[in-house]
Amino acid sequence: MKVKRSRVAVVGAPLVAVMALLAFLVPNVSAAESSESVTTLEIKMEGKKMGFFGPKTVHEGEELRIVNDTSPSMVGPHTFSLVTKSSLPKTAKLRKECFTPGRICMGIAGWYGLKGEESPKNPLVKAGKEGWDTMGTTKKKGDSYFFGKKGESFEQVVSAKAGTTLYFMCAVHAWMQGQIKVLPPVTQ
Ligand SMILES: [Cu+2]
Repeated sequence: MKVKRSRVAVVGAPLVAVMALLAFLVPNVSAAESSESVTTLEIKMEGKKMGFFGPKTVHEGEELRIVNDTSPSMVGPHTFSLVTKSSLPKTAKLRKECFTPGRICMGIAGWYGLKGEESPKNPLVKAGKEGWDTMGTTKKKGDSYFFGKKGESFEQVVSAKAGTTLYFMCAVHAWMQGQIKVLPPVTQ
């Protein structure tokens, strides 16, 4: 009898603790889920190819995160810069000469207020609405983030309207280019 009662007491106590823990955790779980909609693009090497890797779609209103998995001491810094489709340097010649006056890499440096290949003081260039929405040109600012450290990540909301395709490139490595299609917002 005595033994049984003490066992009940032992089993009972953790159960109360678990209930209390659940009551504490449950409201936070739903909050965490709603901010969980983050799409991540990685800057990394795959084999010998360095580039942006990740999904080809993102939802309007979702967070788009870019993570730099490469080492700046090995490959230099990167930018994730939204540029118009026609601004992407498509030929090897254009990519090679990208950092010359009138070309898009130099243009992106200009968005940062730079005249050459220095590092910007502020890594973020904001254009248009808050978040990722504006693709720039050699003359017009677009949204951009400069990655100067390994493991660095940056995220902000996708404020471009559904149906838009966002084109992007790295101003340091002109062959690093990509695109992501904006889908309608996720309804809950
Ligand atoms: Cu790069």
